Amino acid sequence: MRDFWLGLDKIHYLNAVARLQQLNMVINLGSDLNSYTFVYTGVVVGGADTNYSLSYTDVTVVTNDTNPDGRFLNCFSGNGPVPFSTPDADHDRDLNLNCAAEAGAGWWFSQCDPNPECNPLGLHYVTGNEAVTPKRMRFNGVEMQKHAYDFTLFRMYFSDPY
Ligand SMILES: [Ca+2]
Repeated sequence: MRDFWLGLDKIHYLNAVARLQQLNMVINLGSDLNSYTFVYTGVVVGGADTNYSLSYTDVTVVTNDTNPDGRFLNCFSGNGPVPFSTPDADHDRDLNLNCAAEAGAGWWFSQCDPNPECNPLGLHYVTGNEAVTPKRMRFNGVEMQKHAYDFTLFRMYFSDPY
């Protein structure tokens, strides 16, 4: 499967018009067969006038990782609503840095000092021995470069729990 991003207007439409307010974030790491599914409920994604600010009311995590070492913290760590930032549009809450520019990718960044802890839209590691940089795909505490060969999936999708 190729990388694909639905687009913020469509994400807002699915949320606000189709009223899909459960957002699922799935991360699978191949080598240790760990899977993490974050289920966010009460999700609200605003329109362009809010810079597509995202908030939610609750999150639960389902994982088969029996020793998560505190890793895989919430990728929506800021108290919402958090606007979407891109490298050329800094809407994060970090007064000193442009998180999306640091990360080289867009996201609902909040703080990024010293680096964004979660950068799911960052560049993939390809060879396994590349330098670890903020512009690479990041999840809190996970040594992503170790998963370069077998990183299997990052996926977000809305679902209707009813
Ligand atoms: Ca900033």
